Amino acid sequence: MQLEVLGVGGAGCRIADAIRAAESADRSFLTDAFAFDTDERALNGTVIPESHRYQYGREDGLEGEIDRGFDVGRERADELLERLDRGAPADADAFLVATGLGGATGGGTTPALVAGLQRRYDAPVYVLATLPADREFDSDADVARTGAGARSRSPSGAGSDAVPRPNAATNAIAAIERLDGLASAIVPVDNEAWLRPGEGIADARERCNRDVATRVAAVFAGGDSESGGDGTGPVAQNVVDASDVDRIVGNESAIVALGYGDQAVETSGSRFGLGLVPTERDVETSEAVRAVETVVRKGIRGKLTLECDPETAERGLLIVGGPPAWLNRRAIAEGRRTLQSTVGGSGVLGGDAPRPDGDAVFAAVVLAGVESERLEDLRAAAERTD
Ligand SMILES: Nc1nc2c(ncn2[C@@H]2O[C@H](COP(=O)(O)OP(=O)(O)O)[C@@H](O)[C@H]2O)c(=O)[nH]1
Ligand SMILES: [Mg+2]
Repeated sequence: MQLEVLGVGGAGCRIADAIRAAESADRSFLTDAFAFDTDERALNGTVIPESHRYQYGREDGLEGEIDRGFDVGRERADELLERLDRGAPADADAFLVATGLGGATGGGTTPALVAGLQRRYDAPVYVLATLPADREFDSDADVARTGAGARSRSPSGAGSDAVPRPNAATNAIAAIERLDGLASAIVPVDNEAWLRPGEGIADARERCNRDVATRVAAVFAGGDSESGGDGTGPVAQNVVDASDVDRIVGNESAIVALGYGDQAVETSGSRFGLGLVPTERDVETSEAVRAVETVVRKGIRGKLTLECDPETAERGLLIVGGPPAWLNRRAIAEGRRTLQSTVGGSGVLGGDAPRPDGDAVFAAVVLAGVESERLEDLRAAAERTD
């Protein structure tokens, strides 16, 4: 499927960057990627082409105040939406607005931007939003100032990350509440769960953004064979398309968690012959079955973008990918049954994603309609600071 990515604010633009990087390493699944920020320095730190970057408003006028962010968002959303015409937004099967909640720019602009996208286009509008880590609220802790050494390294655009954010929980909850009913679905990425002990956002963000981008690419690049280059590659037996994703995540602002698991596999020789030699290397069936089982288990039970009990999900999607010879049909069907018994409903879809050049078997899992204590914790933290 074709996804249009809009990054807003510091985190959002960096995540949009990472998604673009994941695309070039894999296959084409993006119509365009745009970067919108009030902070020109941060914006210039992205690798999104200048034609698709846009500075608006004045960050130093926001001072981390989300209500001022909402005002700026309302005032400027149309202007941002007009920038999309530099690309091909009408070709998108879905929009993904990437944003970091906790500051004022991303969280402030995203609701108005999402509302505008919903008005202008028929395609669903998903929001991928980071949730702030607890250590950011603590104005005394040194680590809140981005962690060991981050300040002195100060990569471009890190300036505004180097301050504690006492309002982060309040800002994040205010933005989530506005998005409820506007976004087709919300994919929170909980920084708390992704930071290691003692680490600050600036230390971890590159790793975290890359991991998030891998999940996004695995879900949205799916098994789409049309976007897979010259069209001579193997075709997925069961293609996951935009309408499958749409059916699983819904259009009622469901909270969605993404899981992922992979395992490197032996592929020596599979690159020779450029498709003339069958990619069916001799892979032991039992070995292939085990690899699929392993990645499916990791995808469901491993770390999720938002910590939650997978059993609370209402619907689920499973994509298993990798070199074709490793994609054991029986094991993939079994993986789908495992997901089905986990979410306990009938709303489970699955597909495969052949990657002739891949060197790993992977599973991407979408859990839609999950319940998460983390959001409750942030709500409680927001009430304490109000
Ligand atoms: N995962 C991730 N989170 C980030 C990154 N940068 C900032 N954050 C988080 O996003 C929140 C908002 O930061 P930022 O995007 O810089 O604020 P804004 O520019 O005002 O929207 C912070 O409180 C952090 O929790 C990043 O690159 N990756
Ligand atoms: Mg910023």
